[in-house]
Amino acid sequence: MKILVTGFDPFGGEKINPAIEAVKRLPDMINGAEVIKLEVPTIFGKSAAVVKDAILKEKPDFVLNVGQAGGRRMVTPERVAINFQGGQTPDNSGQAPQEGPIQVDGPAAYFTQLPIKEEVAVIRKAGLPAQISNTAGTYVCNQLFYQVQYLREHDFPQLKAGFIHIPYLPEQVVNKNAPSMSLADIVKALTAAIGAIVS
Ligand code: PCA
Repeated sequence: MKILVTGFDPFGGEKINPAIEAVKRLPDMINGAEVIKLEVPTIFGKSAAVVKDAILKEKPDFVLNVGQAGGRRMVTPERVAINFQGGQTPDNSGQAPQEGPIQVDGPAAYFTQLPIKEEVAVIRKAGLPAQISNTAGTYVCNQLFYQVQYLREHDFPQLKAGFIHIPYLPEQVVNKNAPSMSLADIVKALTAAIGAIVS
């Protein structure tokens, strides 16, 4: 069993992204599954191309993409990817997204194949706050989540894929009125969630 876990690089003026910091610190094996870690750029289109290359190379059983959701208090497994992109913040190539569908011939939305209820349950059991989220937004994270689902539908029907959004780190909010979670706790939560995904 193999799981590809990706984390985004810093974006939107932040110096750090908890997603890649936490992904880098995950164990190499969780519940008998090999964990492949990959940094992805916060760039529309490019992030999905990088993940597609990794899927072709590693042939994982599962893909879990992890992203920062500044302002959230909890670790939030995502239920659904929508066929829409938009937003004001330029990505790391300097482009704000063209508003509209991600795939003109794609469905309005895809549900994740990952066991999000179990993920939430094991994170809570580890003593950390978690909740299912019903929107991954319309920015690069949702686009990557949608594109992996589209790829799965067309080329990798055996793949099970999904997304987890995580809060800011404490050092990102020293001058913001926003919630945060320590890196150690985020790593603990993701490790628990991955344990549920691969078992
Ligand atoms: N979060 C952004 C993109 C990269 C990241 O970590 C998002 O939620 O779309």
